[in-house]
Amino acid sequence: ADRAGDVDQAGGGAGIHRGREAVFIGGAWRPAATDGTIDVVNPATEQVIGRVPAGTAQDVDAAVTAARAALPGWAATPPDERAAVLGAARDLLAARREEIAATVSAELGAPMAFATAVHADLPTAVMASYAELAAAHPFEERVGNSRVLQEPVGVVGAITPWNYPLHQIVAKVAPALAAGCTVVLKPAEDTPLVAQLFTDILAAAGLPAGVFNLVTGLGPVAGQALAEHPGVDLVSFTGSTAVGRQIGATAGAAVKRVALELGGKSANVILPGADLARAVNVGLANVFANSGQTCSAWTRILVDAARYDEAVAIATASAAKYVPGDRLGPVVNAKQRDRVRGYIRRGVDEGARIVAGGPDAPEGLEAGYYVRPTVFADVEPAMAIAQEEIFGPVVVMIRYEDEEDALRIANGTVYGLAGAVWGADEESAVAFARRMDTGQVDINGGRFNPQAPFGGYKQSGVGRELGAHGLAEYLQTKSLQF
Ligand code: TXE
Repeated sequence: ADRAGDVDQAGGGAGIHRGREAVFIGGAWRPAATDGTIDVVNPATEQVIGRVPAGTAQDVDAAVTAARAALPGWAATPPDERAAVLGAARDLLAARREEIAATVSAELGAPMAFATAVHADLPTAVMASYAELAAAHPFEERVGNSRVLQEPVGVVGAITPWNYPLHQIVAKVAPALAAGCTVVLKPAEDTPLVAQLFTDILAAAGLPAGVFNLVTGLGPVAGQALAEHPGVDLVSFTGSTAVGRQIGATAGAAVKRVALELGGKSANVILPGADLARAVNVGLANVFANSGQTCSAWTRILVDAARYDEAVAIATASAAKYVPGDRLGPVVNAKQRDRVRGYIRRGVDEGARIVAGGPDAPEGLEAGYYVRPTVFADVEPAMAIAQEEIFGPVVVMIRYEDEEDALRIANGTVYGLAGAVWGADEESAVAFARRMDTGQVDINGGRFNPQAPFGGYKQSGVGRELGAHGLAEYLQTKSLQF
């Protein structure tokens, strides 16, 4: 790949974006303030596939300055004109679907089918949703003798993780732009290539200079500089709870808005009358998709004692279908691989029983950060593997005595991001879901809805993404009395 980046035909498949050694500030690609770079590695091959700048506080400062300068113009742009730009971005995302999928597949290691259906198509759907909302949202309303104005919060600092590289970006940038905010994005260092591709798409969609700026770089350097910058009005962060806590504290001290999308340890509750095979099979598919690197994954399966052994047998058989290197991709890097395998060993030490997978490397693969799809049985709710976010292809199966016991276990973690309930009928599942301390519950399977609010109870975060609730995060209200 040449320094100008752009597409190159890797291995005859769809072209991937190889990265540019530049940051995007004030509507133009330019060299970063210092020379440091980040090598982007394909986790399936361990080969370097691209290189981007390791931006620093100087780049972040320049980007925030550009975003501030662009704010009055973009905030004053009529919502339907903002909607038109988002609509054009949606069309370009759809047109470049193959390239997006190939790029995410290369930098994350995701199998192409999943990269296409989820990593490319989901952000396209979210962009479409915000193109509609930007045009339809009531930015001004009459309330009695008042007129209530919803105005953009200002300059947004967006910090995103690598697990759904483009979706996490669009889930912040699309509502921010719809609201009339301007943005500085610091994407994850493991997956900056699709962030650059997305930047080109926004520019081609006609977004004015300075409204969106991209600074690639390391979390504790560029990320921290963005989170601490006084010119940023709102920090929107998705990532680990440890970093989220720090960003929340910094924002609190500065009395600025913050949105945090953090970890999860979601429960998949199978009630006595439910279709057991479907609940277990869909449950495993939910966790093993994206190699377990999904914050909302249903990583704890709760089954009543009477059907527990049957459920374990179904899970054992089902796990065998997720062959590493084929249907199951690698995890993102060596550190995550070692962390996930460490948890698997810890589960064994805690006395849980491995019924599929294990901590050793999968057979027959010469390279790649692969972890065997692992299922633990005889798991007690207090074990670390039942409490802590593992973020790999690992499922724990917990036995419950009755519904009250199931509810206690389901609610018995510091997290509350998502979950699933399977019941004999919808009503019984909904009745259980109402009592769960969590932000999102799939009832008897459920289908992902890009317009439904997504976010956490308890330590899973603050604020919501997607749909009208996601838009509200980027707005502040002013009332005029007459
Ligand atoms: O996350 P980090 P990591 C969880 C998951 C995973 C663990 C560690 O359990 O195993 O976190 O992953 C930036 N100031 N999730 O280490 O470090 C960083 O550059 C400002 C759940 O990759 O939180 C990246 O852009 N920014 C999660 C982003 O934060 C900082 C998705 C996330 O990285 C920073 C990812 C700092 N001091 C991990 N340090 C989810 N909720 O979906 C890092 N960053």
